[in-house]
Amino acid sequence: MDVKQEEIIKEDIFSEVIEGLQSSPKYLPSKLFYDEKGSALFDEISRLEEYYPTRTEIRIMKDNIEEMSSLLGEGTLLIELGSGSSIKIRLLLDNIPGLAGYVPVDISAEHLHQTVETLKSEYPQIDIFPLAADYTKDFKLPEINNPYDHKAVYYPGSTIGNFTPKEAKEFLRRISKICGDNGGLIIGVDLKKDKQTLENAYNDKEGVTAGFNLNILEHINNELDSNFDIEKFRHFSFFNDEAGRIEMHLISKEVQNVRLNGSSIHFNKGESILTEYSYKYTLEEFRDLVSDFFEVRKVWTDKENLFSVQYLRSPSQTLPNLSRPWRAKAEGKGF
Ligand code: AVJ
Repeated sequence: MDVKQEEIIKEDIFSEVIEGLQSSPKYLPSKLFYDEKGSALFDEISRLEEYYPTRTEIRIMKDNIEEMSSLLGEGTLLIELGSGSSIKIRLLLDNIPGLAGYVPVDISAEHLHQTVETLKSEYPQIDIFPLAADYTKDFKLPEINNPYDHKAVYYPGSTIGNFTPKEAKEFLRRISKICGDNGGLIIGVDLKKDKQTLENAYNDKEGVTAGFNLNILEHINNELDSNFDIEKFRHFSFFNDEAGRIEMHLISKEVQNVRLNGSSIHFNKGESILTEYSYKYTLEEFRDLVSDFFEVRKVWTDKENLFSVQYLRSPSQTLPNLSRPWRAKAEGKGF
């Protein structure tokens, strides 16, 4: 992709950083976790005993890949948001019959480039149309010169949990437009469960999650004119029952001023920067969340109901509108 596009993405992110740190309370966009070091740290997190989501999602995908692939069907143009979830995307690429093409979308042009190079050599028969874009904002698909029957968006990892429900709806609205009438969405959604399991997953004994959280400040130091001292912040995360989300924060250990692109950011002792929400849903809550834009066609879970992979479809346009009240009722009664 061209250098200009990359510059635009960067400038947008940096204005978000400045806005977030000048707000009260302070926050940072969680997509900033994923520089090279942050991505490596996340890989490490995904192998931790306490962090159940990744291995559980992979288990669910492996156990149900035949059914998933046949539901997607022939002529699928597969669009992945946040490219290169290695094992998971390979399961789909290996199994979807007559795949029409693969469109990896990633905010990092460099990461995208690496993914495409690797996958091209492993899957010479699959046409890849990479797109460097921030999918949390409006984006347009690249020109696809392959014929295809329908689109399927793949959004694994429960990354949808990083949005507030309001933002998630806005995101789903945009994705449903991209999917079009016959399109679908395969999405990973982390489920509500006991608080201890949730909190352990974001407070591992080895402190990998703490390092991942603090790395966001180093990332900013590397890209902006700032002088965060990560020794002066500590990782803090907890499950907020009322809101139904894990919150990750960085807490200032002392009163301090940090330089940021010519201005100075003041921190009180104990003041927090919110770095991430990770919402957890029950199956019912998630069905309600998507209901304006998608029908939940299929839910796959693991034995312990820790995590879910769901197949959502645009509500079928072929049914006359008259049938909708009936369908809503029938669904309400659990048919
Ligand atoms: C990949 C964004 C879904 O929210 O669980 C892991 C990121 N943050 N540990 C999550 C994360 C802290 C992860 N997502």
